Amino acid sequence: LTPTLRSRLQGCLVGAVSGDCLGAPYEICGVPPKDTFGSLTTFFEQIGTEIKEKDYFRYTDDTAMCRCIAESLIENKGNLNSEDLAKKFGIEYTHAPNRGYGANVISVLKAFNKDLDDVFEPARMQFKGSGSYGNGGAMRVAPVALCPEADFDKMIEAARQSALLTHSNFNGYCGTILQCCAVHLALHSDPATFDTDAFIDRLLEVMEKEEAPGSPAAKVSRPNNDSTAGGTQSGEYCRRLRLFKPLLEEDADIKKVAAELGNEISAHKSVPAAIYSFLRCRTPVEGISSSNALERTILYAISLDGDTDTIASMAGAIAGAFYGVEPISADWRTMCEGTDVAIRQADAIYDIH
Ligand code: 8NA
Ligand code: MG
Ligand code: MG
Ligand code: MG
Repeated sequence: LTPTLRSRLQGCLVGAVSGDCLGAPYEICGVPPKDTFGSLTTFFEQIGTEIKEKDYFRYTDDTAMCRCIAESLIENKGNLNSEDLAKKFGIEYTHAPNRGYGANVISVLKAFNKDLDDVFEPARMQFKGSGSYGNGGAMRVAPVALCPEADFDKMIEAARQSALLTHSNFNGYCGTILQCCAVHLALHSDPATFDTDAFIDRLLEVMEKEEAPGSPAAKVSRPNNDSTAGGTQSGEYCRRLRLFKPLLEEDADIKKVAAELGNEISAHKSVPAAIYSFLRCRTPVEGISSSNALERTILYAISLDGDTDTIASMAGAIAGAFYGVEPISADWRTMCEGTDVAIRQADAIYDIH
């Protein structure tokens, strides 16, 4: 049963919102360590039963920025317009500054409300010129992957541009490219014939090109990038993608997955973990009772702990693009703030198709 394109576009954006909303409470307090999946399983079971209050789960910066990208792409018929997107980011931040934005990106968002000759300049100034490697570019990129794009390389450039508005560090925008490609591949994979190894190999192929010395990606980076802080050509993404097959093979414990792939606020220590969550949860996971692979993916991603909302949001976007919107329960849709807008935006992207 292959979901329709419309269902997959909706699934992607609603999956992203759900991961953000359900992961956000754990970003603050952490996942209780007592048993691996137990407390989250209880939490998920309470949604719609014990927990019924509408809009109980508020979305955060992840969704706020993702919506800006979707809206800008819709208005520009699927094309990325950096000036328009910068404007939308600035307006959104002014309108709702308390969505839990990253500590440093705020100054860039404020600058977008001024007249700028070069909208990329504020991001270049971040971290003494080395740029941000936070996961803020990756967490919001899904709509770029959903737009019709005949040319895969053009989509990669659009992902890069969308990231560079706030994240000029090599790892910041390369993580955005990786997440974009993962969503794109999931959207265009047939669940009936899905091949995990081929999926990993395709992502590796893209990242080997990006992380190769002398790649266009390397040229965008500032010369004073500090490689120890995650600067140019660190190979952070290829290294982690190469761990996927052995980790899947041995069915590694979730603590080991978090330790090896990362669960942090930096892009290189969160994007691989989100993609891995999707791949691991295509089949049952010991300790997670849910037979719904999309729910399982989001639960697993939150269980990695650390930057829970963002990892779950990125994993939810990939899983939703793959499984479609049908596995996302009505309870989730009413309990998570902003799923209605996600559906509307997905439909508008469908109309571009
Ligand atoms: P950002 O650009 O402010 O980066 C986030 C953080 O990463 C920065 O505040 C720094 O601590 C660190 N960082 C990034 N680049 C460098 C560098 N070159 N050198 C040293 N440190 C660096 O914002 P963003 O949009 O990337 O942030 C996205 C994250 O912020 C998401 O997780 C989102 O949910 C939100 N958020 C996360 C937390 C959390 O504690 N995990 C809390 C609040 C908000
Ligand atoms: Mg957030
Ligand atoms: Mg947050
Ligand atoms: Mg986060």
